[in-house]
Amino acid sequence: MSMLSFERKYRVRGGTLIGGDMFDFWIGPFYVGFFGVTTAIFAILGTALIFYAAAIGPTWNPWLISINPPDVSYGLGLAPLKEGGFWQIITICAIGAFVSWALREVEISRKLGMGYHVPFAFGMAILAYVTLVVFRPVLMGAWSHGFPYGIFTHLDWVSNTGYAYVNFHYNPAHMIAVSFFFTTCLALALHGALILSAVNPKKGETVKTPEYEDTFFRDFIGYSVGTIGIHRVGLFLALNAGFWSAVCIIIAGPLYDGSFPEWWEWWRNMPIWS
Ligand code: UQ2
Repeated sequence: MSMLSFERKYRVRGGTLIGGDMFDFWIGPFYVGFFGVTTAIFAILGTALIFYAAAIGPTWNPWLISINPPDVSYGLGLAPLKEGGFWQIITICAIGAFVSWALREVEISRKLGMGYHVPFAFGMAILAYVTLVVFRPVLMGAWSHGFPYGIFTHLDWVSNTGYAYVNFHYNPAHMIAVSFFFTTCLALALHGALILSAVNPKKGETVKTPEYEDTFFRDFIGYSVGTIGIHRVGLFLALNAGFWSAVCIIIAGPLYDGSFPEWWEWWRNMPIWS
């Protein structure tokens, strides 16, 4: 089926969550919807504020521009614009744009009668971001714990936050998250390579069927997870990478403020070792 005739089939009315028919239209290839409008508003406003805050800052060097959260003395209150207020409004715009984008995915899924797997997956990335700039700062009692919006300054924040717990790599949830990130790479590399090996043959050779893909892995490791299975595994791995990232930064501070190397003493001190 050509793309254009398929588009005519799926460009149907309905499936909207808010706004009924009012925003139920397309601009060129793009579905708009109520959340397309709110995405645009939040994204344009947030970007404009980033440029404005940068303009009144000390540098136009893109590496060094930084829009910083308020000082700890402001606690969970609102700060003046130049004292972290820009960071607070930009954070609201970012969350507004990300959540709008996810809800636009939901509306498109509903229109097509599909599952909500895509918005759910994006939701995990949103959760990880909101955990850093809202949940953890709220649990710590000050917006100052959010990370600064700058290329090098956010790296400094990661380094400083890591050293505040002596060695962040000993954070058990961080270990789990990193392992999921690596395993996600392994799974996608295997999957991408396997698909290309089967369906992108040399000129004059035929495309191979999924049986070949299964057989490759049965020959290789005695097991094939299957063509749907690999996508379940991939989604599982990627969602867990985001989820455990959120867990690892929530436990660092709100639930535990010691050193992570020392946290493992309970293990080293278990009576069975002696
Ligand atoms: C597979 C299969 C695919 C795949 C891949 C596998 C035909 C096209 C990559 C192999 C994957 C396995 C054995 C699981 C890997 C698990 C982890 C945790 C990395 O069997 O079915 O479909 O793409």
